[in-house]
Amino acid sequence: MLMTKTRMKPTMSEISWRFPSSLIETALDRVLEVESENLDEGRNRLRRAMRYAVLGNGKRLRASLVVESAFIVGGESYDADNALPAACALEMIHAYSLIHDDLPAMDNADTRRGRPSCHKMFDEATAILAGDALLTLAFETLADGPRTHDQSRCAMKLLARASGENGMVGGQATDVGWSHTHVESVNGEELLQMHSLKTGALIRASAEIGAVVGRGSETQIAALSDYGAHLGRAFQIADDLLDTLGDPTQTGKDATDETNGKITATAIFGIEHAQKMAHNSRDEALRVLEVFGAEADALRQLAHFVVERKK
Ligand code: GRG
Repeated sequence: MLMTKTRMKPTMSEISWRFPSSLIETALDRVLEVESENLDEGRNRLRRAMRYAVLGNGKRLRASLVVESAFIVGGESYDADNALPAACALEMIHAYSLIHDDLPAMDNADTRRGRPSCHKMFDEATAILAGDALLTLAFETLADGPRTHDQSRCAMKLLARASGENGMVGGQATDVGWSHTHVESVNGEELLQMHSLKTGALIRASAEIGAVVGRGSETQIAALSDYGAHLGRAFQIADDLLDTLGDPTQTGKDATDETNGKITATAIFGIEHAQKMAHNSRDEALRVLEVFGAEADALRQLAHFVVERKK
């Protein structure tokens, strides 16, 4: 029986994932190299910073999306050796974006995931280099896995586009560009477009890349891509709501969007309307999943989780 009509559990760890999150943690731990006595202190510091930024405390939303999407389309032929490198690549790009976003030149955040942000734990130069190295390691890692040349090419292109100027970096540039803009100068459509690039693109790409490396059909890839787009929108609106209404001891963030002069969904639409929009996007994400059976239940639970989460 499908779970679409039942009440979904709202915490990440209670979602009925096919694979334990420890698999993702182990894969990340393996791919991020540890210090070595053969390296100088600068390089060892870089390695420590990379591991610090990626390992521990993340929800692993993007990695989970990759793995589940690969499973949904692959079924019996699901191949963890194929999906896990892609899942790690998504988490590395995500971690790099958080390191750079926390820097004084951007959000100037002292904490992340409930502990010092990377530049506070190490120093700014090391944090910049750790972000750069994670970005490139992501593509090196994505290239691993027993795939056809076409699958690898397609996954690479999707990841590059979603993280670059036409995706996450572009959305961040719009956001930074608005830093001296009054909220009344930005309309709802412009805000949603910025969201869809800054955070939506990587979330969408996670589901899409999972479907590609899992050898999904064109129709399955398109359905999971649409799911990721709706999920990404719900996620960012919920994130803006959490920033206004959430408890910093749970979110792990100290600087609020308001103190950073950020233009958010709550500022543009108001709390009540923003909540409705997050719920509508969740419902759209669930509707798109109707082409799948019970194998997509974890992604249905995830759609509920992103709008109900407390961190
Ligand atoms: C600096 C190139 C560059 C891009 C930054 C993604 C991003 C673009 C900035 C992050 C700003 C931010 C906090 C946006 C809110 C949405 C978001 C990405 C939250 C953090 O993601 P989670 O909740 O984090 O999945 P965890 O810690 O669980 O991995």
